[in-house]
Amino acid sequence: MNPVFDLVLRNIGVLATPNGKNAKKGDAQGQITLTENAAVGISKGMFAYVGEDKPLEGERVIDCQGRLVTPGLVDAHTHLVFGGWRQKEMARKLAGVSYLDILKSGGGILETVRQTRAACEDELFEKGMRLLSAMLAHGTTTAECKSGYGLSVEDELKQLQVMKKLNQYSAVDLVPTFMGAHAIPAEYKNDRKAYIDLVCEQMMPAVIAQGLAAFCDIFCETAVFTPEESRYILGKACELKLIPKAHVDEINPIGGAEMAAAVGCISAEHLIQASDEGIRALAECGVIACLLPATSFHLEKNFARARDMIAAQVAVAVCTDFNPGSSPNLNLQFPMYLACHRYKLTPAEALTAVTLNGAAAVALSERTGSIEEGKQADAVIWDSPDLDYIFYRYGSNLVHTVIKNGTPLPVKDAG
Ligand code: IZC
Ligand code: ZN
Repeated sequence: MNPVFDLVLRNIGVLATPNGKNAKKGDAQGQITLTENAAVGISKGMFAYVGEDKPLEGERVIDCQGRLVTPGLVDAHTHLVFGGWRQKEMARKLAGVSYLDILKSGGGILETVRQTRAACEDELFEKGMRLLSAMLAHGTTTAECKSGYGLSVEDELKQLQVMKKLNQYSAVDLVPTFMGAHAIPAEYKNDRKAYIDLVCEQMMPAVIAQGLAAFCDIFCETAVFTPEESRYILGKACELKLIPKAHVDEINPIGGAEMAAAVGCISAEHLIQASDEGIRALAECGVIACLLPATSFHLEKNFARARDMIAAQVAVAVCTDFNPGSSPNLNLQFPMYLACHRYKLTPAEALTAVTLNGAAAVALSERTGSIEEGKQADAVIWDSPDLDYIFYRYGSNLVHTVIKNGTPLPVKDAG
């Protein structure tokens, strides 16, 4: 007789997971299930048994030896397909030149645009595969990825084509987002309106015609796109049935959160300078806050008011923002640490932020983000005896084994 399960995890010390198919807000964000001495049975890439430890028959059985098991991590905000890096801008950063001043002088995002345009699809694909396998080794089983380093029809499509191929070849599920409105490219410096028209009239229809993205994001910031321009561009995106997202109130408080709520964004990103009114508007419209503490850390900025957001009934997700400028770190365990120690989230709230709420921010919470029967079998076995430990031992990769769609992928350098 065939074993009942393809894969069984026995002797789990603690199984920690949020529950359900929707983002969690308010007190519910911290209400997770903790099961001691648990077991999990997986069939056809899905969780089929989740509960107390007992002898389950499996094609393959892993003895977790008392370790912690959580859902696979969902990194709902990255810019992981890009050419080059920006370490050459570090000297200016260390001398006190700001992120926006580097951008205004033609560097920053525009430097990465030059390097991404110069790279061919194969180069971007191979680099993307290396980065994704590193992310997977750190526990990320689903990642969002934004375009926005092409800023021409051809180069935006090139970036999105690379993402499509990465999604096919990498074990990580990759969710592409169109972000043609990431910056005004140098050749349109004196004609913003023409660039905005290019984004709306040519890029968006081409992205949709080729089925390359379901989401549309924008960088709403001083000297980038104004709230009015952002509202116009995201309004066009909505007409074309792209789901809106927006980078708002990262550096300057310009009413970005209010704009994101008015447009009906699924998520608003950064929110470091979001106003009280903006936070209320996000709560009212059910917008998920994708907070990026590693960016605050790297840019030496304030940390978003995550506790106020949870108190205001905003669902909080925490992501890496992995990109070559403001957040060159792809390991979600570092933002998890910062979520507890800077935002003052509890480990339970922070776990929900990097699993179920991250999944909801990319419209995948029906499928992933928790360990429950019927969900995709994405999980992490941690070299950790309990949940607190993984929010405390920063600096080491604490992943022991990643399970993706029911397949175990051991990680060598856990310690
Ligand atoms: O390359 O600097 N904030 N976009 C908005 C970024 C950071 C990415 C970058
Ligand atoms: Zn970003």
